[in-house]
Amino acid sequence: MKLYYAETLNPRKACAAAKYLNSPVEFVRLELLKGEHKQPAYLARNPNGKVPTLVVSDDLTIWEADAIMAYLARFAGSDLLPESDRQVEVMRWLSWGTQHFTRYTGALYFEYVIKPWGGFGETNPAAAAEATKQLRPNAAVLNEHLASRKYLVADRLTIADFSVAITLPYAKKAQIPLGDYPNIARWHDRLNELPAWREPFPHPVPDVLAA
Ligand SMILES: N[C@@H](CCC(=O)N[C@@H](CS)C(=O)NCC(=O)O)C(=O)O
Repeated sequence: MKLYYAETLNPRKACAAAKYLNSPVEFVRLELLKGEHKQPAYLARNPNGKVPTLVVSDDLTIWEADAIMAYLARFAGSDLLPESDRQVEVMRWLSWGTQHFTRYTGALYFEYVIKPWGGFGETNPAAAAEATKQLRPNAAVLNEHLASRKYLVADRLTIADFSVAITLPYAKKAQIPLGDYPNIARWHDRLNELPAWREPFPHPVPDVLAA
């Protein structure tokens, strides 16, 4: 299997899962700023022209980081993707995370990390303020859920944790107000105990993209 990645947010999920699961993947690094993800051979695999992409075989290519994590967990027979109702709970958090949490923390990551990295213009303070405002009620929901739990689902680590927490390694740089949500911060501290979470990428990360 080949896992195409760059040292950015969504590939970070797939790389963390692959490293955690010790998946038999060959990591293939793409230079986004050189447009390597827009080349015809890559677009034939992932028509979105984005990373990550997991090429399993000639017949099976998976894009979308959450789906790649799910595939790798199934491949490993790991309860990182649990069975039965727990799996539905995982899906709930994957959906919630995308729509209600990373939507806003990701906007902050874009303003404070991706813009300087890519030379995509100055940080827009109004956009950052609006993202922070929209984030707060959702962060409160997550903070409350984690008040009495170690992890999001059934107190076991799952791909939902990797997915929902994906912006948090960048909290300081991206000015995500983690200090206002102590249960989220404690949960993320717990994830940080995992080497695969702290250092998911197989190659050194350029300072400008480092967590
Ligand atoms: N929904 C996709 C998003 C993938 C995505 O947006 N990847 C970014 C890097 S974090 C990318 O490839 N950006 C390059 C571009 O859009 O040109 C996923 O979860 O995998």
